Amino acid sequence: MAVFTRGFGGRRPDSERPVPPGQYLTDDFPVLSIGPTPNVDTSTWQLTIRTEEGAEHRWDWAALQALPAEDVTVDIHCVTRWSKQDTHWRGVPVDAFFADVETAAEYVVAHSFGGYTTNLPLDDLLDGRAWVVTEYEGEPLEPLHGGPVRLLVPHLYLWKSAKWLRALTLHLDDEPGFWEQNGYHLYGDPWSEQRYG
Ligand SMILES: Nc1nc2c(c(=O)[nH]1)N[C@H]1C(S)=C(S)[C@@H](COP(=O)(O)O)O[C@H]1N2
Ligand SMILES: [Mo]
Repeated sequence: MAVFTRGFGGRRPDSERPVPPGQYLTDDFPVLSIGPTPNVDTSTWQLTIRTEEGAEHRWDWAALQALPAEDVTVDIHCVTRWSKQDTHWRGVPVDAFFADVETAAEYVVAHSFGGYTTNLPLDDLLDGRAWVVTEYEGEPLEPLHGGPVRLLVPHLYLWKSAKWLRALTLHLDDEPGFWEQNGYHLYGDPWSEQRYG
């Protein structure tokens, strides 16, 4: 029986899967943070969704654990040109959080502990394309990589995957987040190299 070991080097050298233009593959997991790693405790952590009307929906750690989590294997792409294939995460599809949210808004700003923000169309968070993740490669997500809870939106450049997630706010207009205000693209599709706005 052939055993395919992951996690020791990770990358399949013979991978036929393309990477987005201008990206190279790495087996490392670089850390990119604009500030210090905030100390986020699961005993006080909460995720808030606030609608454009001001209605708030909240989940604490226990409520998060009660939602159906799934294992996901995805490729991730940082605008600084590294990509990583076959990364394994465990998390709850963002759809689950929006099940009871009534909104006419089409845009979201993700807010992190520490003040980071990033904007996305709501549709890009739904239909099983984005997750609220708590595990990476079978372990609790490390603080450096956004633990205990980060957003994972693998089809967009990784700056959209807010670490230390604390809130998603809904907006009628697309409101640029931190990097988007500093010249990065409003949307950030790696396959069409939407690096800068
Ligand atoms: N809160 C927060 N989230 C963030 C960032 C950040 O600085 N703060 N950096 C973004 C960028 S630019 C990238 S490439 C990824 C990096 O995630 P990593 O440090 O786990 O590799 O996180 C994104 N999410
Ligand atoms: Mo990045």
